[in-house]
Amino acid sequence: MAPTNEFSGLVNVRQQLSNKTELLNEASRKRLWSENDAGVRLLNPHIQDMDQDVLYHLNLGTGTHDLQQMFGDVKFVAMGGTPQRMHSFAEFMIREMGHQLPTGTCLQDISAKSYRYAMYKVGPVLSISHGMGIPSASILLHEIIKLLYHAKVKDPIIFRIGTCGGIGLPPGTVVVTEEALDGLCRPVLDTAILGRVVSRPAILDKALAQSVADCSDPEDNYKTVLGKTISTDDFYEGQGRLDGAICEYTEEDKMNFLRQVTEKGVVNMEMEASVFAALTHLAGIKSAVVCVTLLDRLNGDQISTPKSELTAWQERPQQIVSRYILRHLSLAERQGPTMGRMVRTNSALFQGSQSTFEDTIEEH
Ligand code: R2B
Ligand code: URA
Repeated sequence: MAPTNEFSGLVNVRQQLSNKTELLNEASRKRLWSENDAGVRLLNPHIQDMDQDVLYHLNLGTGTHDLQQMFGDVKFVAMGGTPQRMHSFAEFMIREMGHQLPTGTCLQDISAKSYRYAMYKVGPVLSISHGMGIPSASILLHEIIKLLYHAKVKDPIIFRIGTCGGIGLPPGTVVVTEEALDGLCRPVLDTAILGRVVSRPAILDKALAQSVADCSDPEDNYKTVLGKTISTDDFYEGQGRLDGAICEYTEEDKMNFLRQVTEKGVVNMEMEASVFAALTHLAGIKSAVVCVTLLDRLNGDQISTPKSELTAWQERPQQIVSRYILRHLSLAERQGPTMGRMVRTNSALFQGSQSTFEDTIEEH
């Protein structure tokens, strides 16, 4: 099925439905999707008929938690591969926003008892790990989009802050994705659903990507660039590496491929941008992908830079995204309203969850 046709088909159906106010009312629309007041949409008519929605991999649910009270003030969601990185982003945002956690509380992994993803909340910012690859990121995106929907979050923005392999860029460069491509260089996400492949357009908000890239500073000791990103299903053969356990092509084949994609404007490869683009687009949520290059693939495949330097580089996408967030939050939003609310209700908020303020946090 052609991706644009599939999506524009839905748009057309929606248009027709909204034109026929009497007959094709709520009941008909329910079959296609549900949309919260704020515009986060679930392209799933079944959810509203369910007694409760269990967000299994987050250890949250509509039957056990007041999601609107817990997450209704969220404005930004940052996602990245590892729990450690997302814990450090949450701590970074506490410092950058001048945010004060309620007395007697500390940063807690809200989803700790899921043993899958880690999630931290700092006022209007959620910081969540998504694991490696499209399947892991896809599960998280489904549950986070539903969380934002149930919480009636208004116009959220989702960021991926990650790592990648650069092509023709000095290692340590930050890339803001202007277009996400699959391993065949197509701007789509293919998913096998009910025995057939459904192709969905992988669309990122170009204006948002530009605004994020504009958050670079001439004083930064690294460059931030806009470019196309290939998302692959594998780190080794999928990205044309010569150092996997299996490799049935030559170095010349690899270099030809890298040169060809460079000519199409591709500047980096990673493993999740396409699913971010496709799923957030279907949900009506703006998203941006910001990754630091760990190596230049034109010069090799192994990541041999010392860990301390890699860790420092990984803070760069965090800096860029935090600048964007700070530019779009008022002082009160950075420091204030959540605090009062959490103090009043903190025990009730988490009573259905096994992750509580009293849990001790594991050292990373
Ligand atoms: C970047 O780094 C990971 C592979 O090492 C993967 O999650 C990605 O996109
Ligand atoms: N992540 C990737 O997916 N590829 C790289 O080369 C480096 C990090």
